Amino acid sequence: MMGQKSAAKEGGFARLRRDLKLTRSLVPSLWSDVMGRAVDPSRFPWLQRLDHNVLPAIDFDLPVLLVAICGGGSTGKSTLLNTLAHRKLSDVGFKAGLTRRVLLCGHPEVLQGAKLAGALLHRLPEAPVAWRSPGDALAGGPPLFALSDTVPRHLLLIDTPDFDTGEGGRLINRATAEPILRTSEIIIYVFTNTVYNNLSNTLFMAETVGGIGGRDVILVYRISRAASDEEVLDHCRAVARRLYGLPPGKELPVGFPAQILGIYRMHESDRVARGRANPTLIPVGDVTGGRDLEDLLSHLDVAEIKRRVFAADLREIRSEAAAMLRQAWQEARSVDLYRETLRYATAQDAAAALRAFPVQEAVGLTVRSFLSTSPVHVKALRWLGVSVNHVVRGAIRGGKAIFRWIRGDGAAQVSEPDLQEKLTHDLLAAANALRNRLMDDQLIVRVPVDDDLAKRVRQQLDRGDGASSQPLIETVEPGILNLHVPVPGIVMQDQDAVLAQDWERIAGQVRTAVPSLAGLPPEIEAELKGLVAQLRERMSWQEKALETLFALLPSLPPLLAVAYVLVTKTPPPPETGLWIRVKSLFGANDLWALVSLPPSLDLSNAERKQLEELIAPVFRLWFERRLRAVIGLFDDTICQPVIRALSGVPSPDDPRFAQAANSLRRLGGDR
Ligand SMILES: Nc1nc2c(ncn2[C@@H]2O[C@H](COP(=O)(O)OP(=O)(O)OP(=O)(O)O)[C@@H](O)[C@H]2O)c(=O)[nH]1
Ligand SMILES: [Mg+2]
Repeated sequence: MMGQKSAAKEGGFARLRRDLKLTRSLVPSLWSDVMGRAVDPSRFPWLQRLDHNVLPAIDFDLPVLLVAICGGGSTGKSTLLNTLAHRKLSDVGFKAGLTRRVLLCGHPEVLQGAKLAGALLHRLPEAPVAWRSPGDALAGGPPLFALSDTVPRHLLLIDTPDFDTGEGGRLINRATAEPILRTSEIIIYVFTNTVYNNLSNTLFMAETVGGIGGRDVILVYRISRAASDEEVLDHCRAVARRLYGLPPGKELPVGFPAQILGIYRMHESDRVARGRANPTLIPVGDVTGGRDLEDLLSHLDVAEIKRRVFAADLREIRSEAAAMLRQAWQEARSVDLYRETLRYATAQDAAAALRAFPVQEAVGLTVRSFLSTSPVHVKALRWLGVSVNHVVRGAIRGGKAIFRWIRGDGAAQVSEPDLQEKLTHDLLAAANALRNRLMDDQLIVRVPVDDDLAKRVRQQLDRGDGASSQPLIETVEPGILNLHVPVPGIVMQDQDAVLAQDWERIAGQVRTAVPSLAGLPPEIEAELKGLVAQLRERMSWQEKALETLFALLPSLPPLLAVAYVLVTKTPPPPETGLWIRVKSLFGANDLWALVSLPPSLDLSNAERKQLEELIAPVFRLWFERRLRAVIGLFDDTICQPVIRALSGVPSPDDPRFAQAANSLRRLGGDR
């Protein structure tokens, strides 16, 4: 029976330990991966509490309480420690901020028992060194430990530097005092009449004491003997309310929160000030019950206090770790949204680089596909005989390119200098535009109102994450939005890298890529054949129509100018040009290409329609392949520092988020 019970307890402990360790390893690492910076433990006190209080406590249940004496400068903390230790351990004086180091004092049997001392000292944020003389604490350094056989065996008394002495605009000792306050189980708060109402001191204490789950506190109030006990209790009540964040209206059964274990007044005395006497601590109020401080300390119920502190620590750790995890997850979502927005922005600028459509090449290739997929071969050959005459005649007037493409030896077109020059110019302009967009502290993309990205931004806004910077939606024209997505911190840190990128090097890389990007991608011919066969079935092309069309082709220039427009409904036919809807690489987008035709072409509506049907399939293939290639080029150049910064950021679906959340849920007592 007993064995079973302890086994169950063991299992519970093992699970608790596992969940705490998982929380310890997952939450900070997710946070730092998402934020792109190391975790500063002083900003996350739960980490210290976990490392120094809770994890060691699971290993050994030490029968020793850490009692920290803390308060403002020159309030008499060191004097009190000396008094309790019956030994002058620490120099005291009128100069505020005198004590610069943490000083521990314990019973020799405890602090010299290697195992206990090791475990005890291991709980402290920094490894202590042996005390040698009262002056040791006057200069900064690691904590000191000293012995006194008047200190009860179950206590470790700790003198701390003050937390309100300023020097050069900063509180010099606060950072030393804080981790000790968080690690200790009992706090003796020493304050004087001049500072009892000092907001900054009590707020710091409240943050630390309240923040550590309401540690038990003993109040020591240094005030003139002329003050009445009622006044003393009144002031102490005000302090206690602030420490535990109780609203002024809230009545308490005994006038003090349960965590206040005792209240003492300590009188101003010249003998004490001159070092001729120890201060006398006079118990006041019902909570203290007339016990003197040494008596109260020596009768503390160690197990009970530890249980309470441990439970409070667990609660705090759980809620602070959950907040940190939530912050990391929200940031991961923001990063994810930014990542997607970056994909849009890159694709949009990449599209803007595709402004010159090699139309002769395209038509030539289409016609060849038409011929080679003719179901009636003979007919096609006859047709070729007729048409080629037209084309050849046209080619003499216009360019020879189409004829070359129909014959299948059009490859020379690709290297034509003006095509490459135009592409180089457009690519560099687009790359530069993208670079400028990346410099901003938000990334702005234009999308139709029902686009997936717009939906995601709306979701993010609806959830109202309370993230520091939220996206913004702006209607620019009916049905079209501008999405402003804030650049996440991890990318902001790297923005200098974007700026510092050597533009000449990027331009060089872009230029190198041009020959492989100019003209039509050769691999589309096979796909085009399939498309043309479908087209033939739908259109039942007439020989006559084809002939008319072919007569026009030589009047086409080698390149047609293209503009891209986001529109929500099919646009009306343009004056001189063709609308081609391009299946976009981003979202459910309504991106249309407006392909300009030379006005001299003077097409009838039917001719325009035929030309459009002839060109559209090859245009789409060209656009998709080239867009993907240009996106790849931009990813490798302009966007590279940003992509690198984003690469280590876990996605919001990363299973570690759920794993950490589950551990935290179990720590909260849920199965
Ligand atoms: N009159 C009077 N003086 C006291 C009392 N306790 C301490 N002092 C004097 O107040 C001065 C400051 O005392 P310390 O014990 O050094 O104060 P502290 O809080 O340790 O100060 P820091 O280390 O600077 O934070 C010393 O000169 C003490 O002698 C007291 O109860 N009455
Ligand atoms: Mg001191």
